[in-house]
Amino acid sequence: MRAPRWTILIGLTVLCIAAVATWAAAKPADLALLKQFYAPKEGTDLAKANCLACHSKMPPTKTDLNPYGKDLQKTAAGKPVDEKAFRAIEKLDSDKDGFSNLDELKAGALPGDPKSKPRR
Ligand SMILES: [Ca+2]
Repeated sequence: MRAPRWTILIGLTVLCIAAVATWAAAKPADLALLKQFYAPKEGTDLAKANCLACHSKMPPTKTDLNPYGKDLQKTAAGKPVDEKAFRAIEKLDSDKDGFSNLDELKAGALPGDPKSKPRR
């Protein structure tokens, strides 16, 4: 017996929803967490940042990380990135631009991009 068309339609719909949910949960959660913790002012590099806050190129992968992303990954040590991991690397200057990660994040600059610095 053939399955009715509506069951095929429902099956395809469920598959599409699952695919979208998997994609959405991939990693933007880390970016949302970063923005939640440091609440950057509108218009700053950090407020405008996408995956490049931690990754070195698009589309982002687990291995294409900028210096800040690498420090974060090292600190998280395989566990999901959480507040503790962000806090643990605040004193570092991941991108070696002379500003600590915390100073950059508080100013809305990108701690993994030496071209993005807090204004003096
Ligand atoms: Ca820095």
